[in-house]
Amino acid sequence: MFYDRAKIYVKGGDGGAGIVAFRREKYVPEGGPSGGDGGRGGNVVFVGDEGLRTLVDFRYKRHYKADRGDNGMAKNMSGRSGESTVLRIPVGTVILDDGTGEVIADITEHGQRVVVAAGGRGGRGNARFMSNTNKAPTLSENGEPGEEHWLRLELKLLADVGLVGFPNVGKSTIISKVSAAKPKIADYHFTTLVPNLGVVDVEDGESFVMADIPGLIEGAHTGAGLGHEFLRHTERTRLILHVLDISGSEERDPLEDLRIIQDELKLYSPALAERPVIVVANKIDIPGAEENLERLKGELKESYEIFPVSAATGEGLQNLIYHIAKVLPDISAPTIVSLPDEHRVTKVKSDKRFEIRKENNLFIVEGDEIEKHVKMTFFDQEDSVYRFQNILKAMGIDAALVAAGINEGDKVEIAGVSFDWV
Ligand SMILES: Nc1nc2c(ncn2[C@@H]2O[C@H](COP(=O)(O)OP(=O)(O)OP(=O)(O)O)[C@@H](O)[C@H]2O)c(=O)[nH]1
Ligand SMILES: [Mg+2]
Repeated sequence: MFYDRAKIYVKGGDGGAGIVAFRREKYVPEGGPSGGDGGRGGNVVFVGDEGLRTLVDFRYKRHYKADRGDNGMAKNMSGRSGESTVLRIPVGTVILDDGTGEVIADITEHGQRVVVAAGGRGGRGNARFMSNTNKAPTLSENGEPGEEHWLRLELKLLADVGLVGFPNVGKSTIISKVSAAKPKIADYHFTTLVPNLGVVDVEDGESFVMADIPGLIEGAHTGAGLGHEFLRHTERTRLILHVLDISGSEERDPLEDLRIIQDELKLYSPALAERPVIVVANKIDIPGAEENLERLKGELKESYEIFPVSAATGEGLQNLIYHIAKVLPDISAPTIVSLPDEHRVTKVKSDKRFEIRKENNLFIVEGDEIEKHVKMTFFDQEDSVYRFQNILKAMGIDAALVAAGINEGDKVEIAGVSFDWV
């Protein structure tokens, strides 16, 4: 498999804080609690986009955060929700949790949406804590923190452009000149044994993926040479670059080569033979190339666009790349039938609600749920502290601490906040 990779940090927006407020109206002696809830934090969302072919955007910008929710307001008004951050991502990208290596999602379809970091819910305002026993609650919650992860993105590269041609015509040399790919190049046949993929950067962040495919020979469709195993890779390409050794340096006739390989493609797959073809007449630096080029143009300029180049000197390559970048957007992507859906969205869940670690007289409590409660508690509100103590009891943390041997005066630490045990 061939991958393009990126590592990014995503964080959902924190929820807004709920507030403490009371109605103060003229002629109403006892206004009730009226502190509004905080707004939800925005999500970080990936959306599959078949128009994108690389993860290059994610190499330049690596941190993505969604907006936080606004705080609640007086008169029972909730804060506004934070905007979600929506990121377009190429179809074919697998998203993994960088910490655990676990697959979070596999983007297989255009328009597929996956929330990769959920925003936190808004904290509740004091109006929501009113009960029969407490008509005037003076507590509220802070917003829930948004989820955060480091993610690994891996794109299975699908080539936009495939280089085909006889062995030794210079396919690998071309890809090595126009992309960062470093294939082996040598003056003998079948130097390339597996396809090489390279990302060709054009301008303004535009890019496309090029595949260098092992050389084809007559009979490739029946399995001759390295044949059909690699034709498979050209099936997905939108545009074929048919590379010829126009100098005829191996005593072959480039026009004959072109006909043989085009026939092979047709025999292998009629659909493949329908792809647009550009003829790349390589090795124009070698004496004798000029005559063949004239002959090629004379016979075939009605049927093909012909680009004379020298991969050795670089002549003509820039021109070819610009031309490809110009025509590619108008060539529709071939439909890929039945991509296996190996991966499904999974959620990491731990079976333990919390764990207690002891360091001398310090008891450290760890666990997502209780840590979240700490982050959502305003410890400067007496009622909030009281509520937090009830949560410790309800979750069984009190009892567990006692069982672990905690004594009056010892310290408890949760999510970086420490408390005296009383
Ligand atoms: N003079 C000249 N030599 C070239 C040019 N392009 C490639 N070559 C040489 O041709 C030989 C074959 O080049 P490769 O790029 O390995 O050819 P290939 O098509 O990838 O060959 P296979 O992998 O065997 O199919 C090497 O010795 C290259 O240096 C060119 O434009 N001019
Ligand atoms: Mg090669």
